[in-house]
Amino acid sequence: MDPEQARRTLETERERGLRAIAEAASLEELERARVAFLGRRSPWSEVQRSLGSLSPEARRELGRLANEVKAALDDALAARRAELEARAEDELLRSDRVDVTLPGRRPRPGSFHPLTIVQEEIVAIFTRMGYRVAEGPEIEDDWHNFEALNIPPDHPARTMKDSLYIDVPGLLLRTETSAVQIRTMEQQGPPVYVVAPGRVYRREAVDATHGSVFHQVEGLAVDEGISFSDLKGTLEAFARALFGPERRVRLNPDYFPFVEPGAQVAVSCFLCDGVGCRVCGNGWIELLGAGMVHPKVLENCGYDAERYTGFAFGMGVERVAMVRYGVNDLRLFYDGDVRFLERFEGAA
Ligand code: 2NL
Repeated sequence: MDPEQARRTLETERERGLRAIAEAASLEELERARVAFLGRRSPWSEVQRSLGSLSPEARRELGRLANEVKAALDDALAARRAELEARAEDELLRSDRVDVTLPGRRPRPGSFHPLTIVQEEIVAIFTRMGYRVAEGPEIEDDWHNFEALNIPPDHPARTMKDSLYIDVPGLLLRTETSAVQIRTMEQQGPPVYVVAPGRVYRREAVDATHGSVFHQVEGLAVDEGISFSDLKGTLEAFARALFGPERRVRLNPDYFPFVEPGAQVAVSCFLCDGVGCRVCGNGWIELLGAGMVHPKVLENCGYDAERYTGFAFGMGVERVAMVRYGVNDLRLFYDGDVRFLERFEGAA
């Protein structure tokens, strides 16, 4: 390379280099410019390497120029790097900016399921009267679910058509929580005051008012001198606690194998007070089955039926919840639709 060519190369490289550095829009582009203009394979390095073959005078002059060009490019690189870094920092701060004056996002609390709310409410009414809560298995044996309850072997509830049997002979999904109360009586002597809430199973076609699973609260009181009027008074207190102090209860004769006498219990409508309306029809809402515990049931649990008497009752939690909340389709309780469930927020 002759000196004149080397000088021109250095001058052009300075000019092109300064422009490329000024135009570098990112730190990556800037690094590429540094490599292109000062790297080992750049024209500037080529000139630098060729200095040795020049006359001492030309070497000194071109050496100084080469240093000048390098210093100019180094300065420009440093200045541009500082600029680009500051800009990247600004960008980061802008994108990370948090408006601390914005209102916070409140976590949305869940709420109890309407059936849970109603079940707990029913149970609480009885625990306030001194009853204990009893729980038991959902898979039951024939004795606790049927036999001890005086349900004869040929009773339709026992057939495959009405109950849900599992593939272990003699076991089934409990058809009522009475089985839990039988277990309680077997385990402890009188007096007994218990409520048994829980899930029960029936072999039923699913429609607006039936399903194969529902929830029940049953109650049992066994003591000396318990009479039918104790049953009526207890149910009246229950109806008033649940639907207001104006409520009256009405008992009509009914039949259940495990009670004698048995009754179907209705409560005067909480909307029309017994006049008759859209919710109740004739002013009365049928809510429970009840009766005096059959002496055979007491004997089956080893109780002296001459000395002890008792009453029992049972109700469907779904039925109570439908009446209470004006829900006309049972399936709404199981679909898990949040729009339905939200209606009960804060209800418990
Ligand atoms: C209903 C009717 C009823 C009972 C349940 C019962 C339990 C024992 C002894 C005697 Cl251990 N009776 N329970 C009595 C009458 C009616 O339930 O309609 N349930 C949803």
